[in-house]
Amino acid sequence: MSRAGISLLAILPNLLGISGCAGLLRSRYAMDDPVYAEKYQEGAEKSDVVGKVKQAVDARHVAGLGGFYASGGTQWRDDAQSALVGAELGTEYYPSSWFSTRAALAGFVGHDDWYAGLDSGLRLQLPTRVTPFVGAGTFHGFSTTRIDATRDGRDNDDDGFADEFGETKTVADGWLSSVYPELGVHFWPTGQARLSAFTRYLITTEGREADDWLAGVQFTAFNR
Ligand SMILES: [Ca+2]
Ligand SMILES: [Ca+2]
Repeated sequence: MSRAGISLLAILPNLLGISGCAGLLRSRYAMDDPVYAEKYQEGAEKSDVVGKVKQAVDARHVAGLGGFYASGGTQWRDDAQSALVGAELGTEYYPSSWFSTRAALAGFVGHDDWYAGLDSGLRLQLPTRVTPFVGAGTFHGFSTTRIDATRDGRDNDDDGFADEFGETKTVADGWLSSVYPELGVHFWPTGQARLSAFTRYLITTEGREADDWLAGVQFTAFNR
């Protein structure tokens, strides 16, 4: 295994706070973050139930955090009755504890087409360890489609036969833009790592019948 792989394995338990699963139940869950750690340096007394709950749900420390994320998702293309799968690699930043901005390189591929480009968006959330969020985003990039090529007299796929049954060719549709509302849930296993699940309704430049649903999950590692 590569050195990067080994070090990722080594930090993963810390990221997820699963040292014996106790991390997930600890009331001071975010002591890996300096702002949170300073605030809750002295934990609430055992008898102080309200204090315990407060430190267990408080995520106001996320203001000022920035990080990198990876996400994966599936897009359902209703007009073609087909699915695309894809991924995003990006960065997300919290100007305040209830609001984040993000930008990513995104690519999706399906049986008949693919697209790739720049995805960016805003999200509003509660400053709590588990929170729903609402967002809005936009995608701009290139899009390609495979179309029927059984009647152009050419061997488009270089298999030695021209216009055989099922032969297709790839054409560049050109530019694809979409805007979308987004709904999801964030969960902070620790103070500087966040798991998210989201769903988006993509409204594209290809017309309303090309609107799609997309659902995905995201892992983000933050620091300050
Ligand atoms: Ca052929
Ligand atoms: Ca052909």
